[in-house]
Amino acid sequence: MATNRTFTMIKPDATKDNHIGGILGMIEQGGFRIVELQKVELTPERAGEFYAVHKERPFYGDLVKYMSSGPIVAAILEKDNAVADFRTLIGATNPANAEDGTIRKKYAKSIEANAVHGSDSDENAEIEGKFFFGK
Ligand code: RTP
Ligand code: MG
Repeated sequence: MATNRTFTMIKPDATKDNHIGGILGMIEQGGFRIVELQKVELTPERAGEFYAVHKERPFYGDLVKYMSSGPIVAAILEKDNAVADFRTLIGATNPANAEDGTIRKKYAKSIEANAVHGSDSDENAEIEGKFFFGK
């Protein structure tokens, strides 16, 4: 499997609760290399643009408000099979369904405040990485 990249964010609840180090530790322990890293606060406009694919979903307004409620940590990660392996490491969207040993099992509070984002395809990983790091 070729080495490739995915994109992640540590979401506002996890950042606020001092879990940046714990989550980055799980990411490195999971075999990912942190290629780019940035702590930043999204405006509602930027959060809305990032999650534009969910514009028609009932949770979109709440999601935009939540994702712009405090600082997030954005990162580009490298590993063989990065996108799929990272989705496995973070676990299910709803922490009630997340497997033991996953980041969301350990740190997520709810289906919305679920601690981390992970890209869902190679194409989106590239788009999302560029959204923050511009290259
Ligand atoms: P993400 O994109 O953040 O990695 O999460 P995901 O693929 O597991 O889930 P997705 O369906 O893409 O949803 C994006 C984010 O929206 C929030 N959400 N809230 N209230 C709800 O029912 C609901 N459903 C989703 C979560 O923060 C989810 O991660
Ligand atoms: Mg998603």
